[in-house]
Amino acid sequence: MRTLLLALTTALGLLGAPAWRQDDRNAAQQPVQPAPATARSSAVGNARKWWKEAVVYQIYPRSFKDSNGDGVGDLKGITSKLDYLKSLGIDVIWLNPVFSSPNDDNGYDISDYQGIMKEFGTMQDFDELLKGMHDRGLKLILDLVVNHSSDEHEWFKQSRSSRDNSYRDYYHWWPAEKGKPAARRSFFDVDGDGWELDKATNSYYLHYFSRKQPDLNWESPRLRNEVFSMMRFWLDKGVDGFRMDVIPFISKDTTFPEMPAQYNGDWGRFYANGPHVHEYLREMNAAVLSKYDVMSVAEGVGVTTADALQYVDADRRELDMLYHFEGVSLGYLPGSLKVPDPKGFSLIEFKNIYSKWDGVFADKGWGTIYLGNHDQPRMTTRWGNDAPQWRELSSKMLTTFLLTMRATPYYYAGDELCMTNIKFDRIEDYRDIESVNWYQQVKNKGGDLQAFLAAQKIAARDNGRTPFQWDRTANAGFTSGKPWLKVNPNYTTVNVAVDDVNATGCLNYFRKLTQLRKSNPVLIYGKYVLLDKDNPDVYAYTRELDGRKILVLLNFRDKAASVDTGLDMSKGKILVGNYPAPSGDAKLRPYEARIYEF
Ligand code: TEU
Ligand code: CA
Repeated sequence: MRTLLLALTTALGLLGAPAWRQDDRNAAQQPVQPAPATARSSAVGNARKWWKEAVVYQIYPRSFKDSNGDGVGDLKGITSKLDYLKSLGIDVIWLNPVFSSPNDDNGYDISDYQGIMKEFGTMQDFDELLKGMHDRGLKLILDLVVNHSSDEHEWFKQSRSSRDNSYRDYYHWWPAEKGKPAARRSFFDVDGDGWELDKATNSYYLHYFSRKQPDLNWESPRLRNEVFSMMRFWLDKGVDGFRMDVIPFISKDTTFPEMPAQYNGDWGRFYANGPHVHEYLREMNAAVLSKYDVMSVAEGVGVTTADALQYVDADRRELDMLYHFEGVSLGYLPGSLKVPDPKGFSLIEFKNIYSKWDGVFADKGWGTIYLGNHDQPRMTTRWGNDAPQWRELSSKMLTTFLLTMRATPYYYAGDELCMTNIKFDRIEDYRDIESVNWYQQVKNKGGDLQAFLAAQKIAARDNGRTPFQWDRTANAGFTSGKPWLKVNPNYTTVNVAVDDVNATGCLNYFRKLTQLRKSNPVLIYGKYVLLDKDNPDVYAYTRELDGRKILVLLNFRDKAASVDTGLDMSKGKILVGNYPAPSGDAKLRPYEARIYEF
């Protein structure tokens, strides 16, 4: 198996490394920033903000709840579950794109930024959803996807129609008579080529993602103003902010030079480093964000600890938060199409990454923490253990981590049920353009398709996109029709109906943890200190604020493990544990999580 995987990696290496893989290699060379000795809560840059105190819950609308039996989740479906959402103790809901789209990439290819996707409902449905959330004290953030649009957007239809169309400069065009431009990598294209020749005007257009996702040209002031007024349209409706899709990629050197050697084949890092990205973000902040009490969070692809503060230092007036890829990239073989390292991941490296990122925001900016989202496999499978005897314990242990770090947690719908990867055997079961096109790439290169499919069982995005599991009726109560993506067969036991009435289940554990965080500012603002850092099995840290001290112990292994906190453990009082009877034993049981007050 191991040789198979290694052979696959080597074969796939030829195709170029995906962006998110190499980020951590570069970032790993950055020095670890020391934590300051002073209490952080008093630092000016760390002023209290509602979005620092929030727990964000992410909903993939296509997979949450179908209201009309067409097999696709929709807005009315979400509205029908608002009381459930409120019961979780979360504060902010991030919805993946809900805008008009031909769905080449499930809504990340937008054809009308001010229209609602037909499958998801109408603008009236949207308004009702927003009102229902606000009535319950929940905030809503939308996905801003403005590095690219759909090729079916009116702007692109105009732009491609002739070289002198007034929308021509909304996209990046390269006249074919100049020859082929320097290589740009497409993450989703079957042949990996980010330039597509468009016959109508004999020109290439740029697409970092699929051919149906042409990159917008932010050099155009008119385009920027269109984006800003579109943002105002949603904010004026009352939405509470944006998650910004690949926002570090929006600025390009439009002379399109060869990729400079310094990037060493790392496309994500190169794309994130456009010459005007910070100018554009400051302009966006001045024109839009600063006028509203809203939050903004960048999908920080290609952003390292060295440049993170340039995006989120409040004094720079750009964005509030970003989420990095260093953590979620750990444990994949470098330069591979997300092939898991047969050795697993090193917990010591894991701890180093999250500690290093905590240090970045010691005095300025603010961090985020996540282990799952719509681009990731289920956290329980990837970072815990989805075997039946460990599924709940390991997943609750990870939830403990997410809810006790000094960063805003971004929690992915379904993780509160300890959902797991579906692990499809056949490519025909996948719907995601990434898996489907990578499979074709491997096939075209004569690569090892079985090894690719084996790797996808761990890493594929569709593992995190299977329908939400409401109850044990057909299709987990997600739809009365045929679901767009198969339901995980474990829904008969893993579902809300079962978990809601189980005091010691996953769901009520998550609820307990959101309450704990909310009622203990030390868990939000308190200083983070890593303990026993060379312990290969246990993640241990303290959080301290205004004389209060919390200790968190997390055993990442399926066997008992000991920890040396250097604290007098007899003084600690256990607040929460993921075992039915938390014990104060020196040894942690498999996947045990304990939170102590000192
Ligand atoms: O993801 C950006 C990105 O870099 C992705 O390639 C991501 O890293 C990949 O899914 C990991 O396998 C954003 C969105 O979150 C993603 O869903 C979209 O497909 C992509 O942008 C294009 O809009
Ligand atoms: Ca539907």
